[in-house]
Amino acid sequence: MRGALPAAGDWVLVDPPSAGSTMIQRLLERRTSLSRKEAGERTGEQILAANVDTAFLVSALNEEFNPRRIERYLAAVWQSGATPVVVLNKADLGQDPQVFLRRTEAVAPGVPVVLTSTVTGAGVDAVRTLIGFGETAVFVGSSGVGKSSLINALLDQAAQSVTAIRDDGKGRHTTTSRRLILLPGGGVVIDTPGLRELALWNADAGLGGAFADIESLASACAFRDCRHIAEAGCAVRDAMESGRLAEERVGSYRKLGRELDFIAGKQDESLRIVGKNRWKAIAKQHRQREKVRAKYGRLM
Ligand SMILES: Nc1nc2c(ncn2[C@@H]2O[C@H](COP(=O)(O)OP(=O)(O)OP(=O)(O)O)[C@@H](O)[C@H]2O)c(=O)[nH]1
Ligand SMILES: [Mg+2]
Ligand SMILES: [Zn+2]
Repeated sequence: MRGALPAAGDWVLVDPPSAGSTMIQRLLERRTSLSRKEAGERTGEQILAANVDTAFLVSALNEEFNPRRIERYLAAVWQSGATPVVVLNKADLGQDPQVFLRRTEAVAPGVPVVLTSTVTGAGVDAVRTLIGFGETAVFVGSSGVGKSSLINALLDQAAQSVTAIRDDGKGRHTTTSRRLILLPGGGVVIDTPGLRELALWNADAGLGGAFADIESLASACAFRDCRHIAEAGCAVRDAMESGRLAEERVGSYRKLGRELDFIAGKQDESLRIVGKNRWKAIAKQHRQREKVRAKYGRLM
């Protein structure tokens, strides 16, 4: 159960430090937690960051930019309970920012989008104002999009006051390999290593948040039991046909939905395996008891 171990951003209660060691007594309940399915074949949850208020999804204005990836990250963030902000970094690369802004807004309805460049400093203040005093922010996105550079830019104004988080008497932040940094303005940022893949983990509600436009069309659909695929007169179908809703977006919604169903199925499978093993163990115990009973008879 990796989800039960402290993750970056967690608060834990510790015993008073003694002889150089610190014992964690208790993990405090998480307000929010940003998760993904563990990478590879494993079917478990990995918590990327806990207690995050604002999650900055960083993309770069180059070939890295991918609307489908933004949708995927948004589903994970809406699920987490944090508020998403999309950051389009490397705005200095000579691309037309308006084109990227429009493409982003089309896949991130209702989500703030900030254009930044750590080279020119554009947009850095806008990011800073989105991290309030006492709040925690996380930067996620592919490797090389400029997450660490952005955090360095945030620190620039008073880098000398950067300190590791200290015990405040109530608890303390626990960092894993993810880095947790205190900003001069009193916020906390978590830098994360770039992810090669972000497989969703139990994110049905998050999917609904990321695709609220489609879900509201679907709920307004006149047909009960509509699969919103080919039915003439279907609200989702109509929106696609009139160009109000991009087909790729509906495709993405369905794909992520199937991915979640698949993971849920896997979880059921592993539950069944646990169940089966349990019965095996009980049967084995029973046989052992029978053997012992046969040997020692009435003593048992
Ligand atoms: N042109 C340009 N380059 C940038 C900008 N921000 C970062 N870079 C460069 O992009 C490269 C990657 O930046 P990082 O900040 O290390 O990227 P990261 O997202 O932290 O990458 P990982 O730690 O591997 O996940 C570096 O060479 C930066 O100098 C920007 O706004 N414009
Ligand atoms: Mg980095
Ligand atoms: Zn329909």
